[in-house]
Amino acid sequence: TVLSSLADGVLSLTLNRPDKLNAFNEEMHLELRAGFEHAHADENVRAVLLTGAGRGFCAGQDLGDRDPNKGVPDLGQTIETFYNPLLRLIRSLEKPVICAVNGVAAGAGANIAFACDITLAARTARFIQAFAKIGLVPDSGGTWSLPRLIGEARAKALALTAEPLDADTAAAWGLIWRAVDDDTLMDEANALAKRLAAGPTKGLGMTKRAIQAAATNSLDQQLDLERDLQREAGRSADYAEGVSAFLEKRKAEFKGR
Ligand code: LHQ
Repeated sequence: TVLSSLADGVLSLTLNRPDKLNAFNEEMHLELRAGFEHAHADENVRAVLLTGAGRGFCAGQDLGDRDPNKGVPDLGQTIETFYNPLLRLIRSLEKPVICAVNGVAAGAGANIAFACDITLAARTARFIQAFAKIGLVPDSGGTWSLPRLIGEARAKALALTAEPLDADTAAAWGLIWRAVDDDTLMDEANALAKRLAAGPTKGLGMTKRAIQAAATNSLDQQLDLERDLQREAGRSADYAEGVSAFLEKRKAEFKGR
């Protein structure tokens, strides 16, 4: 249910239940989690590219698994067991995670896209906070990421109405990095992932960590963090290579160390 391949330092993870618009069942959760765990553990992985097979990116939870006639469910358990660990794996991975939203992203599918580091979307893709349509609350970090990325007014309107948001507006609002033509999405996303995978992975990873830490740090804490991370970055082989390459007027060859 998740296609996985590693090339040029990019671990590509493709959600692959296209006839269900890549809605999450347990198997897909476990395979996607295994993909991100692989990304954490393997130093040959220097960037992750997440996308979906077929005409959708991800329609959130598979509601076919959720027949209300089978008794009162404990959705908190589902969140704790599946969605929250996935979100933590994406955010804590000290490598760039690129997301290519190839089609509709609904419910948890939208919020997973917003949790990635750089999200591109096909111009015809739509983002839907579908939770309100079925009496639920945005999850997968949506109540955290939406107000941070677009402010409370827009966050509340999207979440309370479940109206679809087109990719151009999502980009204009700052929910995603860019909307691109449908037929160029995968080329652009692959090129970006490959470029980042050839970058100074340690420095990029610490950059990600620092920007995320700003959500809860004071300026003083953040200045201290920048000092500590810069000290560490300054000891990396890629920093030495980057400066040497600059002085020698050649292209840097980063090793990710
Ligand atoms: C689906 C789904 C789907 C199953 C399309 N499930 N089959 C966490 C914890 C625990 C429980 C609950 O949830 C969560 C987090 C969540 O993510 S809650 C939000 C769950 N997702 C939704 O409510 C979205 C439901 N889907 C839709 O509203 C539409 O399918 C969208 C707007 C995504 C796409 O619409 P269309 O482009 O018109 O496609 P479609 O509706 O015709 O879907 C195509 C097929 O995919 C269809 O199957 P069929 O056999 O009729 O061809 C759908 O039934 C199936 N599908 N989403 N979530």
